[in-house]
Amino acid sequence: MAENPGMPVRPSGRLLRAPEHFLSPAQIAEVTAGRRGFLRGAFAAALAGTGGVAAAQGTGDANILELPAHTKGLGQPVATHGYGQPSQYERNLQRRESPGLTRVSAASVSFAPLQGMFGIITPNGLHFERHHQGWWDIDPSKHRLMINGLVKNPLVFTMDDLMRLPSVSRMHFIECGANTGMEWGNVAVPTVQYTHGMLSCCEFTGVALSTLLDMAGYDKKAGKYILVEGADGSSMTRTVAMERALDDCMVAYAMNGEMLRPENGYPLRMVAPGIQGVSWVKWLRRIEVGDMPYGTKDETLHYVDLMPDGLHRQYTSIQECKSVITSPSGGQTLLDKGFHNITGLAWSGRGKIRRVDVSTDGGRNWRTAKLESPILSKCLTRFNFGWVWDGGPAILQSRAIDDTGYVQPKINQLRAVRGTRSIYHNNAIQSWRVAEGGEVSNVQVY
Ligand SMILES: Nc1nc2c(c(=O)[nH]1)N[C@H]1C(S)=C(S)[C@@H](COP(=O)(O)O)O[C@H]1N2
Ligand SMILES: [Mo]
Repeated sequence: MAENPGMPVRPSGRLLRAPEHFLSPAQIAEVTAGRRGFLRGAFAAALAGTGGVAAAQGTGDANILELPAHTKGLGQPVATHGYGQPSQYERNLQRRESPGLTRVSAASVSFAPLQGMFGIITPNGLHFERHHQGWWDIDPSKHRLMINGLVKNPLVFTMDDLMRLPSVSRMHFIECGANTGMEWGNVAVPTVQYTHGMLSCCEFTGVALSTLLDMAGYDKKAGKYILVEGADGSSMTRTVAMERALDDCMVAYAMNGEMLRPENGYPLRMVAPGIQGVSWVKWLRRIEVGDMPYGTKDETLHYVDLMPDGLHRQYTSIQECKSVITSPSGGQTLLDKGFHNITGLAWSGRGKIRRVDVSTDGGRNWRTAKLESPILSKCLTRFNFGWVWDGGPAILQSRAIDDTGYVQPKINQLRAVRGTRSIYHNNAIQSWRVAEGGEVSNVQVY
């Protein structure tokens, strides 16, 4: 069964360890310097009433009393570059690579800067990237999608053909199965960008896979699986159970209102809601209908979970319920005691988020956070939680519960079942330690 998490396969004998030192001190400094100076004095003080309030601080403030050039002069004409760019003051918000994560190539993963993002939608320029063999900007007029295998009418579509078909738009998260993988071993990863940044969420537009499979006349009896194949050199091929393919999978050409970006699979990618990122095959060129799981290299050598008994779990495709506090998070500093908005993201590959609890004392006490709308199935959900920091040490955690009733586990609960030698599918509760000086760092609480 394609989705059976308990199915053991033979151990490959290969053991990937988390590197001892994930980032050099210089790299950590680069990541944490120039971070948002969030909740600087005035706001926090106004809310918590600790010392001078905002109005009093305004007295004699040159930023108020002296009219700046932008108030007196003529601004710039419409942007000449035609495609808008962020403010120059937001230049630090970038996807970043993390040295040491993979040995495949220097630039095979870039992480989304979750600590500086708002709401639930990932801007296209900040969507994480994972390439097994680099990315391409493919000419859409030459790109084809073939549907073959156990079908009555094998079909080949051009992009123009696909874009004439009935289209659907839906919001979903995509998470690499290896997201948070470093935490199995240690807490060397300093920021939420690196612990959880192989995660993004977009509105995808494309054609429902069920539409295409119906057009091809797939074999309703024998056709139990599909194989999705990419056009890049990585031979990226993944099995998806027919049930799921017909349920909510789609072939997408657009994200967040514009055509896909080349690094995210332009002109066509698989969208497999709730399933780990590797099955969201980019530069999608072929879908084959078959009667059994294909057992490709990315389903036997990679993307299997090494268990304590030395066996591998295979086809653990679904991204289980998970959450993380994105601010305050590792590498940031609380600049003042008083009110702070704890905010983060929750998601589940099985449906909607029902509840998120937040603890500020390392899991002894939990209180329910406020979920922002919309709350959609297999989509990120934003939570907020008001907290008054007394200036002392604290440990911040979030714990998500999805609409199946599943509760996000603690790291030691996960390790008790899965051991410590896994890479994939770490959905444990994340802990951020706040030191007396306000510095926030990555810790594990058992
Ligand atoms: N053709 C192809 N599809 C691919 C990959 C790839 O290397 N080649 N990488 C996969 C992996 S492992 C992930 S996590 C997601 C990442 O999608 P993104 O780069 O759009 O974030 O794409 C998947 N689809
Ligand atoms: Mo991935």
